[in-house]
Amino acid sequence: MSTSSHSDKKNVIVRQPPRSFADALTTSQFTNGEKPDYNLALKQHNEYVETFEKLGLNVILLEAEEEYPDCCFVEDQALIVDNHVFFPITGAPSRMGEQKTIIDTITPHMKSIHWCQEPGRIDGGDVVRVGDIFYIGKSKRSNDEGISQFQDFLFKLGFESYVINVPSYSLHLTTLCSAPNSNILLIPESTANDLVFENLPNSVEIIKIPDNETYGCNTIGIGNKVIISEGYSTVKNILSKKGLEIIELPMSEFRAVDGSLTCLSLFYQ
Ligand code: CIR
Repeated sequence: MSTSSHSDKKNVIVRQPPRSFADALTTSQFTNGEKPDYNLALKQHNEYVETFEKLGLNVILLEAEEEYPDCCFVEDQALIVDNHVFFPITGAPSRMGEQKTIIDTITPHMKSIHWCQEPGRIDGGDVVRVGDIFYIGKSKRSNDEGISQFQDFLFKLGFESYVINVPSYSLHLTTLCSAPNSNILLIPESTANDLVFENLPNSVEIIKIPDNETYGCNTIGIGNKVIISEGYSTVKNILSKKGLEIIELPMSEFRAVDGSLTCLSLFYQ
């Protein structure tokens, strides 16, 4: 889940990529199908973890699970909203077993625990929170039943939510957009007509980013700082002009398998 600000969060769960990482699922949206390099992925992941440590977060680093090549993408396995958790059933059958360790790690810290029921499917990567409004992507991974169960969970917590159709070339809603703070939403130019953010407050500015920087639209805002992927100069310039302090991280190996910045972490208070 991409959230407009993590400044109230103290804890972040991450998991190292496994040696089997080259076998992670991919649509090749961002590459020509080349496989990621495990050693480079590990180095990039270490930088990601160090960044959170420098920002003063308590990092819970889970061990890689070799039988799950995609296990570092922890975002998909839990939807945490103000320390209430909804455990989704992920839309990727090969990834279902990854959830057990996530459940064991998160559950003791939550105020309430909710479970997606069959035939619901939803991936954490399909949820974008902008202020107190949630946008949920209907995608290859998230179906009507899963989305509506998550919407019930949000409704009981007092939050509004809306569904957005994710274009078929993209894996998740967070593959295309994020809100680095409660006043900014980054989206690729060509999706401007397709991604309809119903009831978005007037205070939120939608910033259209050139399509060749689509991958750069996924960011993590933490207070006045924003983590962005290295190599996206338009995103960098726009966000620094908005007064945000930029932290750039190399993400090439995760991008090769459709993983963006938000996919690698799960925050809680
Ligand atoms: C997958 O296809 O499931 C992984 N290779 C990438 C998951 C990215 N996760 C995310 O966007 N939340």
